[in-house]
Amino acid sequence: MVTGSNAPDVATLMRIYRRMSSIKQNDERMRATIRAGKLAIIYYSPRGQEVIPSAIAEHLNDDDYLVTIYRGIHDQIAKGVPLKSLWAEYAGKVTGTCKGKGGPMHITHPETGVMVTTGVVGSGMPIATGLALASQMSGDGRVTITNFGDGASNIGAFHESLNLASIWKLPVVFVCQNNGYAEHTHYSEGTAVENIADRAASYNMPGVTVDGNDPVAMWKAAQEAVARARAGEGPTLLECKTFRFMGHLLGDDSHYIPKEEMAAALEKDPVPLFRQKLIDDWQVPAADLDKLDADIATEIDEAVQFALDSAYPDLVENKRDILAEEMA
Ligand SMILES: Cc1ncc(C[n+]2csc(CCOP(=O)(O)OP(=O)(O)O)c2C)c(N)n1
Ligand SMILES: [Mg+2]
Repeated sequence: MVTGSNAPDVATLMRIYRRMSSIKQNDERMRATIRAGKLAIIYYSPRGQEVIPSAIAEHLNDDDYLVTIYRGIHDQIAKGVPLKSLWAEYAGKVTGTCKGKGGPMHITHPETGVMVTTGVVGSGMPIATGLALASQMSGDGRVTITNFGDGASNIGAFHESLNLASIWKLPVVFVCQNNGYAEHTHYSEGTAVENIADRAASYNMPGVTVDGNDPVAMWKAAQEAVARARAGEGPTLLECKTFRFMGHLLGDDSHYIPKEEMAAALEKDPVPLFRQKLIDDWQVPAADLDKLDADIATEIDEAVQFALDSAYPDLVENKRDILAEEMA
């Protein structure tokens, strides 16, 4: 929900932690389920990037729009896509968000504002710009969040989208989740500027670089960007510095990442760090966090079982949801 103060209270921080824990546990379960041979999918782990959507979600309404990428399950969970239908879609089952016809890379769930998930690098931003234009024209008050990686900011569609969104003062926030790598390529080998946010100057919009692993800093930066969009003042480019712990996709051994760099990142794993901070700085009883974590684990158990028990779509689904009028 939209908030106005400039410091998050403990209830806010607990909600952020809940999302982070849910994303982390869900990711661990997803990897284990694939490795057990129960799911046959390509999987892009968001492990290490939990803070970004968990903090942004505090400033969003259910009907605000979200666009994300193949590495987007953290964004989808934080936006509120129910775990059961999310798992079912990952498993290609008829009970999934897209009746099993989208699969992991194409999660769409308009009920929670998740409008597009795409595997085509950079392609989400023009769509998000269009969604924001629709909101501006209809006056529905929605804000669009579009997530993408550091590599995607080198695609032409990024530059075209920022330009147009700025000229038209569209209610969109461009969220670059800068994890330092695009596939196996280090940031410095593919990107000419030191910070992605520097590119905002070319499009006359605020460009903000924030520690994407710091829940409070993320909460503040997102608050400003979302408020600006909602007030009709136009877009922001929000660069959130983070790291991906599991390589590009499941099975990638991250051999191209220097061992010291990976070790330093793992040392600062944002989820256990924030958990400890809640205990030390906010006097949250460890038992409360244990209970919260355990409740999430149960919710995930139920979602996995639901997905595995659900049926695959009938062949007739091949002809449904394609044209405005159903095919015979
Ligand atoms: C248009 C296009 N070009 C290339 C690819 C292959 N590809 C898939 S992911 C990826 C790297 C993108 O890196 P980044 O934007 O930093 O996102 P991250 O995976 O790090 O979250 C590439 C090149 C693609 N899917 N689409
Ligand atoms: Mg990247």
